[in-house]
Amino acid sequence: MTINDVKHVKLVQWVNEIAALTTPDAIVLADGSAAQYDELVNECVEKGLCVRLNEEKKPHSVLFNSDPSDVARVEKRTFIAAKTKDEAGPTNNWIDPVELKKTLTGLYSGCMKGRTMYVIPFSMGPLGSPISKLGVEITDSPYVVINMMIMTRVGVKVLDLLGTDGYFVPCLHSVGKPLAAGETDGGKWPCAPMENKYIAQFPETREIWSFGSGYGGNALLGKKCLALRIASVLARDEGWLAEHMLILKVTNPEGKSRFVTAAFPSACGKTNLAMLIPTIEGWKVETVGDDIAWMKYGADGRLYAINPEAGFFGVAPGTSAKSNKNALIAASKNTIFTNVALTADKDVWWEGIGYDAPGPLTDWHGNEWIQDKSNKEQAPAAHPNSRFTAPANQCPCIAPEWEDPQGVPVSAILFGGRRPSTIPLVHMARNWNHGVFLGSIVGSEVTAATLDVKAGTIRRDPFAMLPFCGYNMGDYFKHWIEVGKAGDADKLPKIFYVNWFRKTAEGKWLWPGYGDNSRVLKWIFECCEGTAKTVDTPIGIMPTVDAIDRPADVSEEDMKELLKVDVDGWLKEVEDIRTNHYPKFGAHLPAELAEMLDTLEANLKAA
Ligand code: GTP
Ligand code: SPV
Ligand code: MN
Repeated sequence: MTINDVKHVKLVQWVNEIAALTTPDAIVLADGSAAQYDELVNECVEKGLCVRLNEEKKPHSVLFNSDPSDVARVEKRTFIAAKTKDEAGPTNNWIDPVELKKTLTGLYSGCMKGRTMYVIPFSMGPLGSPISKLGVEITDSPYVVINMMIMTRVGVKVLDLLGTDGYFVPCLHSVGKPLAAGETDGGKWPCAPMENKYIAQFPETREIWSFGSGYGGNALLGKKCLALRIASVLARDEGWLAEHMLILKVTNPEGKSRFVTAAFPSACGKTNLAMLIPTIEGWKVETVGDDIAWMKYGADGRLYAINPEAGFFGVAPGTSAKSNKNALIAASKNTIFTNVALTADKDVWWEGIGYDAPGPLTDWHGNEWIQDKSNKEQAPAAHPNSRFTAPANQCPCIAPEWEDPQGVPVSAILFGGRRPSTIPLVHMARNWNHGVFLGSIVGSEVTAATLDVKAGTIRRDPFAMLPFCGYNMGDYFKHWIEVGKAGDADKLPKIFYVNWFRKTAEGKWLWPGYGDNSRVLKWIFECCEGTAKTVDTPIGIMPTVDAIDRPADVSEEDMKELLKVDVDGWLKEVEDIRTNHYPKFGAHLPAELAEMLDTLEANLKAA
């Protein structure tokens, strides 16, 4: 099937309009076939844009190195072009949509010269699921096409669902680097300079216009742009939730299963928790999703979650046989690597892979790199935000329900972030609104997943949605409260706040994390069953010190520290929320949350 066979009137019109504006050399339909995937990969290899990996070690896999300026999402260049600045809210960048479209139309003019324009029909969510949404991405990047083929359901089947007039979200993308006659990329990752990069969402018209970046969340428009920024607006209007959350299935030794979703900011452990191998006897964890969850009420009044994606765009560094064996296996074939290091025999390597570099490497810049363990300042061989794109069905612990069009019923929702102090290992909200409060105050040390905020500093990242909420965050808090009101209190998921990232005064991890997080999942499971050992505290419901199975390398003292209510630390937290965080939302802050803050302060002062 080619672009000329497409029968959808509006789609054909839009494609013609964009082609007239961007003037590509050719137009190709992404049909979703394995043959087309291979063809595109071959082209990229021939043009020197990627390296084919060792067929024995990483079958059917490639490595791309991006431009050094194009290694992560760029929040400063991401815009919610709502009708008014107030609708976009205090945490989003805003430009008037008419003005932004004018600027971007100028940039798109002739921008695909010398390139092929690809048209990618895709489904976020299982094909035909009542919760799924269809989109079409136009792009001039073959890297985007092959990544979208792994991350979403792409091709002719989606066109069949669209028919002649079905609704789709139009997603326009260009790397923003036209080629003059005879010019080639010369083996270099094409992108535009920072000041010309725009990742624009138009919530009123549900459109996405992305220009100048080829990287992940900036360019694979089904992911953060559609499945979070635009979907959060749809979810607000239609009464459901579009969240930056993993979905996992946890089964106890008696064989009873529950589903858990968890929102942690970028590079704060979603993929790792979703795929964890429990260190406690008889427990099992399986993966439904590792980054995005859409949750809707089912006919039985429970919240059901689907994973709108079909693959994992996971952080490579730190992924080892010890920390996340399942992710390594998922990414052992048919995988696209971006910005990791290359070994002499064309395998991949990254910091924290679990073994030393096997000889000289080619680092993510393309330069020779020789490991020097005596030099603590040595620049990493793999970029800290280097990633693997792997099909979800290759994950050994993928849950059998992962493509269930009805979704899975959610028992617990977790919030968390990287907090070296104050926030205990786990506590449970007293009720839904208290849980919304906990989501609203999530904070984390900033990671390498975003380019323009200094890594290491702590910032508030409510619901781990700071870079992904498509409207006013205060109204988003209100929406969460409304969703709770629409449900039965006894059928709503219980809400928890977890923190795997406590550190000692010497800067060592206080909690081993990874597989040992199953011990916390067990307590959460028991809370859902009503069998957990709990204690009421000023901040919420907590495990007693003996309620959580202690790993061998955690002393009772450490456990006490992990589960302590740090009254002074929390009072500082309250002060920061009161003076720096909540005032940002002005009249958009729900009264329920201001009350929760007062109650927390009063509880702490009475303690
Ligand atoms: P995005 O894909 O950016 O949304 O990130 P994510 O939340 O899926 O993060 P991921 O699971 O990839 O983890 C990012 C980093 O955190 C990796 O370097 C992990 O090794 C590290 N990490 C994950 N879980 C834990 C944990 O329990 N303890 C500690 N100390 N580090 C962890
Ligand atoms: C994140 O940054 O949260 C990611 C990677 O999951 S990206 O798709 O680039 O947004
Ligand atoms: Mn993410």
